[in-house]
Amino acid sequence: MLIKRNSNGIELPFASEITPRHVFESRRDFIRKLAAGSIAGGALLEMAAREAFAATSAQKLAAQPNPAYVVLDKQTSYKDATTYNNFYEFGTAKESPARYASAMKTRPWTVSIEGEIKKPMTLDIDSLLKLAPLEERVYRLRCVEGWSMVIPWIGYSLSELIKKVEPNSNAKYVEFVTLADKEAMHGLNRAVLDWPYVEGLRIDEANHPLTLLTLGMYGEVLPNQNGAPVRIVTPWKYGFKSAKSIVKIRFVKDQPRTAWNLAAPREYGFYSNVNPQVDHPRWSQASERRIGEDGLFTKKRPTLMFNGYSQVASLYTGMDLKKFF
Ligand SMILES: Nc1nc2c(c(=O)[nH]1)N[C@H]1C(S)=C(S)[C@@H](COP(=O)(O)O)O[C@H]1N2
Ligand SMILES: [Mo]
Repeated sequence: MLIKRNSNGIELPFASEITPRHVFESRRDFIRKLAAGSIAGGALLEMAAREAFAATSAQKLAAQPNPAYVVLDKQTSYKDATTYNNFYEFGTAKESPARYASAMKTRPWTVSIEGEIKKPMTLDIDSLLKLAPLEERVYRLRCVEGWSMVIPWIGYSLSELIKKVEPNSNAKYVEFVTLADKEAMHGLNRAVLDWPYVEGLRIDEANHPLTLLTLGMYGEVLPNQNGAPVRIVTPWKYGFKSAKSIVKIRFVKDQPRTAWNLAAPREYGFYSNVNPQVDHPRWSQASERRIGEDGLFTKKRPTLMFNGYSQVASLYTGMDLKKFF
């Protein structure tokens, strides 16, 4: 295990361990009450937000909670959400991203937006932060491996960016290409995937308001291990569709060749909608383990169709979801 020590030989904790827990507890409580309708009014909202944002150690990121996108399940702790990760560029063990992702430099950082659009552009992170009002949305995210988390993300609908670049009629899909930096990412030395990690969505999926261009979580900018400085979160699909540390967004005519689909096409389809009725070839997808609830006697939770986001069902009318898994 890699332990950081200061010049006196004292062990230094990870940044996540020095971020006060009460900050997240109070935010969680506030958002739950807000969504339940027991708090209202701009003044209260501002007060609670100010209190909640005080005293964090990482770079804060202010955002307006959007009660229309809040699941009421108990939120995953910041510690779990930042130490149990999949980010294979930093190794395949769940704890590896938290240990190694600090080697990734997230500023300066640009995202190049290309392909079948009228206005190709390269945006830096500050421009992305200003492109639309930042919202906080609490989404469930379920990994194809059978575990899930509930995380307060910060960002805005990807559709805000899409409308700025004006796709033409050839733009049927959107491809997300992520960072592949051999210096910072030791995982690239192993051919687990065909690097860079690439993911994609159909244009209507990309334009669905739920699809979040994500720049932060828990009131702060994204930690590196969660995909800093910018990622996608598509909560009705298995977690691997939510590409981290994006450097390029391409609008294309044909269905993108995505990293997991190339690596194991029978196991990871292009759509990968959360679907309890379509098992992974090697395990059932009917239930899930919620991270933080995994005591010896804790029951698994039933997995919901589209991870509970039934509002996306109309995107797939007429499609056989067993065939297009
Ligand atoms: N670039 C990149 N993005 C990625 C991954 C990855 O290995 N590399 N893993 C995916 C998987 S399998 C999951 S479950 C989610 C996990 O996101 P989280 O660690 O923020 O919870 O990130 C996804 N995005
Ligand atoms: Mo995953």
